[in-house]
Amino acid sequence: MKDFNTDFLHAYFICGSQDVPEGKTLPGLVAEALAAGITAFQFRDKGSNSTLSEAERLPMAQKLHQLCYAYHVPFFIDDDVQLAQQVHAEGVHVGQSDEEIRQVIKEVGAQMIIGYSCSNLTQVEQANKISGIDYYGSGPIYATQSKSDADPEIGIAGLSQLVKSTTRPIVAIGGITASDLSAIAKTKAAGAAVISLIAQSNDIKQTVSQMLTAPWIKND
Ligand code: TZP
Ligand code: MG
Repeated sequence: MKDFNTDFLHAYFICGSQDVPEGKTLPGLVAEALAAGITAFQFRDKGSNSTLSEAERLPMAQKLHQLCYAYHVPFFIDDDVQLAQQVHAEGVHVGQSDEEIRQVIKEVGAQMIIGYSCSNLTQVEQANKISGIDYYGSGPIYATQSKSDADPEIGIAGLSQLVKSTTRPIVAIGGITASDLSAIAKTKAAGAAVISLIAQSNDIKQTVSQMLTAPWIKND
């Protein structure tokens, strides 16, 4: 595994144009989240509710990367290695049904942090055999409104089982609210990744503070 501190997984914000509430813009929302102290950002623009055209996606990714860069926050692209290369993203996140993980590692594993979605024990055990993955995204912990094709909920017990089945850091995802953070941290997950908790927050500063101050334990 690349040698980096996994603290960047503590308060991981994921957002695309489809997740932005009325009256806000994506760059405005990301800027607010960065000012509040998020530790990672993933640009995940997909689905029928995306408001960006193909042509708009690259300049938007560049703009969001610049914002993250100014805060020294790693910038990830979901499921698009080419776009990640074009904007020199710090990382790329790949799902089970996305571009073959081994191919992604071959293409960009030397330069980028590689995240991989693993929702169950079989997927984690398979992924453990592949070298070059830096963290797993696991869930959904609870029901989510933000992903229409989400896998079944795994709950805190399911998360705990996955954390125990790997030496790699796991960031929990899916339906996470502020009151879940301490139970998630107790599983020794490395952090929480959220869309709506931040995107729909009335007080982003407070929400991110809650994420940062959860009792995260190093998974080593
Ligand atoms: N992968 C599994 S659940 C999910 C993704 C991208 C959506 C998480 O969004 P929210 O709003 O934090 O439930
Ligand atoms: Mg994906």
